[in-house]
Amino acid sequence: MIWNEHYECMSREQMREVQSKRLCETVERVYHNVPFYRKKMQELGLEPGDIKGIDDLPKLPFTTKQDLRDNYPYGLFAVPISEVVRLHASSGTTGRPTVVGYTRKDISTWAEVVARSLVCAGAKKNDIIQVAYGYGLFTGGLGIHYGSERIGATVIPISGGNTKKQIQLMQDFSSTVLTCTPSYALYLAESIEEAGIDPKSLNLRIGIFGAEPWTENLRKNIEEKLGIQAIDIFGLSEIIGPGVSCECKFQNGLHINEDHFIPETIHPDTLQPTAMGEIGELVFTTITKEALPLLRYRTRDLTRLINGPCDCGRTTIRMEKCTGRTDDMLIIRGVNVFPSQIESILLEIGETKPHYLLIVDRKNNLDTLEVWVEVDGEYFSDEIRKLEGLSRNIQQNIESILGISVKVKLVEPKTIERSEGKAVRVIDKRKL
Ligand code: DLL
Repeated sequence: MIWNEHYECMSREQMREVQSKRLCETVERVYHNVPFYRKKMQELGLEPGDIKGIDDLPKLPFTTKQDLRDNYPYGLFAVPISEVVRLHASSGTTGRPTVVGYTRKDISTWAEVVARSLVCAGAKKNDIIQVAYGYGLFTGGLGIHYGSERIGATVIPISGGNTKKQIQLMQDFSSTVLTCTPSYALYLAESIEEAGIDPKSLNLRIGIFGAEPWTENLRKNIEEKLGIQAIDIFGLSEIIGPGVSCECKFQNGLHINEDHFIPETIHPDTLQPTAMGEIGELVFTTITKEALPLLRYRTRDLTRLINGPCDCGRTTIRMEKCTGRTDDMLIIRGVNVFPSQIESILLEIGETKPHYLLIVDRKNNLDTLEVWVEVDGEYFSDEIRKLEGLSRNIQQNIESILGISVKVKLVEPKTIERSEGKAVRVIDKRKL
């Protein structure tokens, strides 16, 4: 089944027409309503009339996460805050989150693109969808929730965590679709196994997993353990949240909701567009969003675009599964973490040396973060209490600012290897 056949199956020619018209409207709107874009366009000697269609897209300026941060919190909004009915946020390098806003119409657009994604993944009206993505500022929970309601499915808004209860409700409520991060799916699968529950006794059919990179191996593993088809869903808060793209049952690339988000890939250094099928940094231009329209937003995700027919009948451009990024952002249990955030917390506390190392691992299928940091030699000759106090202080600060649990290890000076080139701040032991 296809949720919106008109848009998901139109000819390339028709799609270009839709995109061109919506792009021109968006450019006109941001030029007049967002001083940031007016200035950027003026610097490039561009007026809205210079953009006549999709072929002019490369003339437009890029937008980065830094631009959102510099204009924190509402500076890039194209509507007065009174028109904004919802805010979401994701974490950023400075400790300040990236704030995104939605008008009433944006919320409806979001439900539409998530509805398409869920149906693309194989979900239907008579499904019982367990939403184990986090509810809150993170877009995962509420995004999937609204899309599930839009298709008329039964939603279980359990949010993330609470594994025992997840399994109990899965049994009692006969969930047919599980939605969560792939790492949590694996954790759930292992917990089901450990509890001696036969996955065949559950009613699960499909898993819709995303919000972090995951490999084909992990997919196979989850599919075997749970006896389901595991589908990849992609999105980012800045563009809308989940629902930017999603795989169909043929699992050969994620169908992009192109009539809302125009994809491009660019060379991350030259910023020149790369050809269809060539790997590059994924860039999106939103062409229907009201509150936070973004021109050529650089996602930092690396992938390639695929054009051509898919056996499911959709004609939309697909993107290959994303596994890499161009920056140093880590995704730990679905939370975006930049090493510089931890650095600034350590520097703020001030009692340690500026030598630190982040060790990311995956234990029992859950991401773990350990922070090693050097302290003065005296600490080790003082009472142990002082060392423990500092370690606790760092741990609490990181946990409250980043919202993820962390283990802190204070080490003696010169324990952490110095580097002669770029510092190696992160050891990521997770195998992706
Ligand atoms: O993770 C939105 C989302 C929620 C997508 C639920 C899918 C399901 P952010 O927190 O802003 O938004 O993080 C966006 O996460 O730029 C990618 O680096 C990464 N990411 C998201 N989905 C995938 C995926 C949500 N399927 C950032 N594969 C993005 C690989 C993904 N990476």
